[in-house]
Amino acid sequence: MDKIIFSGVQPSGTPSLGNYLGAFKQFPKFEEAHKVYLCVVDEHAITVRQKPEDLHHNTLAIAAWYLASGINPNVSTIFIQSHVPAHTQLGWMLSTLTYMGELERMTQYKDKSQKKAENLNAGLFTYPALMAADILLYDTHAVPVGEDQKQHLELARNLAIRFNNAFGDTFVVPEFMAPPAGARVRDLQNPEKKMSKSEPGPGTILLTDTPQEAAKKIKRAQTDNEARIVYDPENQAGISNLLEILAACTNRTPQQAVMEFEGQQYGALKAAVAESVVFALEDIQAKYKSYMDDKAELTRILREGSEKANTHAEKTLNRVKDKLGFVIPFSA
Ligand code: AQP
Repeated sequence: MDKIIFSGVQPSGTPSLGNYLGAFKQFPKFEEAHKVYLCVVDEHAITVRQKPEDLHHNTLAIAAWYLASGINPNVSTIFIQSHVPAHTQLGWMLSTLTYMGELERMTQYKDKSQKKAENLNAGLFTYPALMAADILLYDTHAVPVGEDQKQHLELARNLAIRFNNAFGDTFVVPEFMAPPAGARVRDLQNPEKKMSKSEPGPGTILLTDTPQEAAKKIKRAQTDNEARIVYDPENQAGISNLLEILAACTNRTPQQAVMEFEGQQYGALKAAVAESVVFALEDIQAKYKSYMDDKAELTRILREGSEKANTHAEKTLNRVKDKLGFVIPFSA
């Protein structure tokens, strides 16, 4: 059987370069040897208040970015989370196996709850149980995500093991899969924090930025006074972030990318980063536009995707219900 890959992106804003390098760019290469499920996780996005018209646009846009990144919809399954009811159903079941202490330890919850104190809702707290359901429904073997999602994936693994131990073998236990570079792209103005789509600022490159805007943000990126180009994220976070971006755009490791800059100044590194980012953006932006301009084709792809996803997810959900002792719905 083909190994199964699952990943999701929230329609909580315009995706950033971090989302592209840490997630979107990774997916097409799996198509050859794996079965790939890619989800637009709209139910996660509403854990932070969204304007309905923005959520609607961003949901279709994330699907278009998946396609623009090179995913072939005839091979892979692209779908919207809320089109597959099994996600929230399994999410509920898994939440009954999740300890409060586990959820309280989640750094993303701690961060977001500090920033969003006015809308500190229960969904933001229980989000990782729903994310575990997203993954486990598809018998997923590996989840390619950025570093920020590693802790949530660890919980998904623990829940799969806990359920299997309590009720018998049911779930595949998924593995975390980090990209070789770009697993944690940092904000260009504040390299202590990750580049984030829901809080865009002068240090965030958005996938819709023009080449000029992206190049300007890179030119103004925060560096340091060391005057040496080395890959040392602890002590030279800004420079290391630029190397990380360059490496991810050019399919190398940061250690390989740094070699071409021996004895050079920061300006040379910034120019190379800008060139590689602009090259990547120009390519995917043209494809993104063609999908957004053809909504009939986009919705056809998403409808077919949800049919395939529902078929797989329903099977897993019935397996879980049976193990829990639920009465499986009677067929006519
Ligand atoms: N800065 C980043 N570097 C590398 N990968 C990243 N990802 C997010 N930020 C970076 C990866 O992108 C995928 C989709 O992320 P998400 O939509 O679940 O959102 P998130 O992880 O919560 O990060 P964002 O984009 O900053 O969204 P908001 O601002 O809404 O929280 C995941 O694979 C993630 O690892």
